[in-house]
Amino acid sequence: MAGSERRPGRRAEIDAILERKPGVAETRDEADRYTVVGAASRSTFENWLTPIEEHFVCHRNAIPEPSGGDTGNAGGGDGEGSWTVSFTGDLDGELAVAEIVEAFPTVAVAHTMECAGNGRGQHDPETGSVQWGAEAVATAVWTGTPVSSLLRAQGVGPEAGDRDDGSGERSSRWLTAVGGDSLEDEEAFARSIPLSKAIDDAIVAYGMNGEALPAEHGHPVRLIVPGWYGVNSVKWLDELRLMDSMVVEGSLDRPGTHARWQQSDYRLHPAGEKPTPHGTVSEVDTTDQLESPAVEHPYTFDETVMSLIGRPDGEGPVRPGADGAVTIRGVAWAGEDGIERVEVSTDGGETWSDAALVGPDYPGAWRLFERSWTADPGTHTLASRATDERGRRQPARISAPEEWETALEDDEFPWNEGGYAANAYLPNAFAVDVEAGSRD
Ligand SMILES: Nc1nc2c(c(=O)[nH]1)N[C@H]1C(S)=C(S)[C@@H](COP(=O)(O)O)O[C@H]1N2
Ligand SMILES: [Mo]
Repeated sequence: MAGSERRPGRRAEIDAILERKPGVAETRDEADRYTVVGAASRSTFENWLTPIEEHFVCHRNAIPEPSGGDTGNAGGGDGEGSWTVSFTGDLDGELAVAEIVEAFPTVAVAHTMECAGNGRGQHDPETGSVQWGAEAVATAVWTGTPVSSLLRAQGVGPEAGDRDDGSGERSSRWLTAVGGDSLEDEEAFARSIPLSKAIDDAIVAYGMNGEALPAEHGHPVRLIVPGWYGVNSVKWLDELRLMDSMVVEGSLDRPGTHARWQQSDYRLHPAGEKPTPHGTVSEVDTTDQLESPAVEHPYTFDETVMSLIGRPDGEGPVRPGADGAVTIRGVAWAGEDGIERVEVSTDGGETWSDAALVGPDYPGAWRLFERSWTADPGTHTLASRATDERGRRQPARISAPEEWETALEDDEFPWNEGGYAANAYLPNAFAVDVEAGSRD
């Protein structure tokens, strides 16, 4: 997150959200630009479904006020019924939200939304901007229309997403979503995802956990890209554009700059390097981009493997049950990939034992894990680490800045200048006091 302009109005927006959502707390934002609130307590991570009031919020510009009239979506006024999504590039026309809701199928999709900057505050030295600990992650059930249905109405079917030329490349066509918070003449909030992913499981969402989409989460419509970093799920969706390229400068039919959020910010790179923009990449998985030389400065697409303990919550002492045991419970996720294994440690990462995977199992959403711990009185340091179905395990710590090249093989996550995609387990370890005796 480069740049240093402050955003007027940010304070009032955060205060209004805190009033509506008692389960979140404000996060430190050095730059004073973002609306950022995250889970107020670790206990958010002992449940599969995150209530709206505990779901983090993150955005750059002011929440747009839907306008009436035909001058575009944002701009104040009372006409929220007139919000439209335009289809551009190789697509055509526009649809009012009401038409999307009424004329197309409705589906429900579980999605673990994680800000790509989650864990940024664990980088040493500090990187700029929003200092998230681990509070910028949540799971909701989103309702909306599959992007594939909207595209089929435009004559774009699954074969258009693949264009398989036998090289194993996933897609050379991209769907770019632009937010209605993009201000005239300024930066567009635009993100591109491969068309194949858009067709697989992305939705244009208008509901969250069974309620109408709240303003701060993208009312009246947003994109949801299951298992991918939050930045890909563009809120206040204004435009969907099909192109043979990701968004680069000049791609959009609008004034201002277009490519910042795709090509400069939200990419992993060592200190002092400036990522080169790409029209397309041959590999989209964030971890694969990091582990192989396929893409020099990885894009934040698929979420990296990660886990958090939610119970005990570390906020007070715990007392074992009659059997002498304390239940450890938490969540583990790996973007589109399944979770294979979660281990927990009660001695700060010296020794580990396997937890059981329990509860709902949906692609793109986290798994609950649980372990019964026979706990001796005293202070113990709890940690968890997950391994995904492709055998990729969370590293222990975040590396020093100069160790970018060797970090992964040293069981470290590479310190990167934007502070993105961090998934080390030791920074999330925490102390718990176990009291003598048992609960009756
Ligand atoms: N239009 C728009 N969409 C946006 C953003 C934004 O600033 N503008 N922020 C993104 C980021 S960085 C994240 S992490 C998610 C957060 O979604 P939430 O606030 O609903 O949790 O929204 C994404 N969608
Ligand atoms: Mo984010």
